[in-house]
Amino acid sequence: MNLGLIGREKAGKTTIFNALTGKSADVSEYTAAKLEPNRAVVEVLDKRVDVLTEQYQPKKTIYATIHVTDFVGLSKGSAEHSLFSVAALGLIKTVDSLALVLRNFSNPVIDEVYGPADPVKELDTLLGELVLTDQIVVERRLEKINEDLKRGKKDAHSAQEEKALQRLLEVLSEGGKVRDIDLNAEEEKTLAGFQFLTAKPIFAILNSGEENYGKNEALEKTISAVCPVIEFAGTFEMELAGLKEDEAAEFMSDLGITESARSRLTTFAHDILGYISFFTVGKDEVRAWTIRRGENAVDAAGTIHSDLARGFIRAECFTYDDFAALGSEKAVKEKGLFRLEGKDYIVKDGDILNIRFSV
Ligand SMILES: Nc1nc2c(ncn2[C@@H]2O[C@H](COP(=O)(O)OP(=O)(O)O)[C@@H](O)[C@H]2O)c(=O)[nH]1
Ligand SMILES: [Mg+2]
Repeated sequence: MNLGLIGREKAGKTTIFNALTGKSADVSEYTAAKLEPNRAVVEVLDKRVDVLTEQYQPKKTIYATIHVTDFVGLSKGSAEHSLFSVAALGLIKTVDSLALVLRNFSNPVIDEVYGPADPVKELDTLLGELVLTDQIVVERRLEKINEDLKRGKKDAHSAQEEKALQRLLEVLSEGGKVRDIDLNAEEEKTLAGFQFLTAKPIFAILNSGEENYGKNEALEKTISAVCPVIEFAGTFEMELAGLKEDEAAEFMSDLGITESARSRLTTFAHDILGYISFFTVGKDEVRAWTIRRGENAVDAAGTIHSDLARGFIRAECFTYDDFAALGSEKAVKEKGLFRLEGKDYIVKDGDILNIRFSV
């Protein structure tokens, strides 16, 4: 999973980034946005991987990972024009989900420059910018198709592309997202190359202050009518990320936080964005992998290695829950809970797979 943090300047993107990754990228009321984004890879904490490691005693254990990118902010004056520079846009296209960081804390210096926190308005601005960015891409492409038409260049593909783009334009110009449009397989294929921003899953991170964290039910309700939302106390949780686990736990309970920001975000992202984990186990390696809910055994095989997808024969499969309940792979087999699944098998969260293949 590859997650991009975007938002207004000083919304707390870098703070959230630090809270999630335990890094210490520069945050301040004053520093100007850098051009280069901060990037980090974080492991998805998963107790199941620990239990499997205990049992198989592998040479190595590999957790699933989330790549987090903290993008340059939207500057104050540019809200009405375009949020993203060409360079930033190129980078944002490479992530597969967008987290919109919304400021919900007050700070005298920031309030002075940007006004008091207004997360709902910020969300509206950000979404508007994403939609507008896609709309511009569509309009430019349509113009190009039209020019080609005038020059006598016309083929079945461009006619079809034009039709699909017109459909997008209709929705985008009403403020809708590409993701909300039911595209048929052919349209999907025609449009895949554009990497529209609003085709990506989008959710909001409400970045609250220590003083109002946990007291924003109404606000969260308003936001969740637009997109899923998760609340963090950015600065507080950034500081926690630098503490030892037991020390952190004590401070967390003061604010009523039961899990680390990283752990909450990964659970949330898995649920909301529709990711699941499956495992591969053995003497060499115990490993967690991430795929989308609804993907089949061949997709899972391809996540491990393209050869495994190409030469896929069958997947040997049992579930983590059966394993945990019975205590060993052998016991799972004896109970007849060890299965052979074919290409179309929809992989479930917690499946332990061994792909049989031949290339
Ligand atoms: N009180 C408070 N201040 C915050 C919070 N999150 C960020 N800030 C402050 O806001 C300023 C900008 O934060 P930063 O993460 O650099 O914002 P970015 O421009 O979106 O990356 C810094 O001075 C932070 O200390 C928060 O949750 N509470
Ligand atoms: Mg920043």
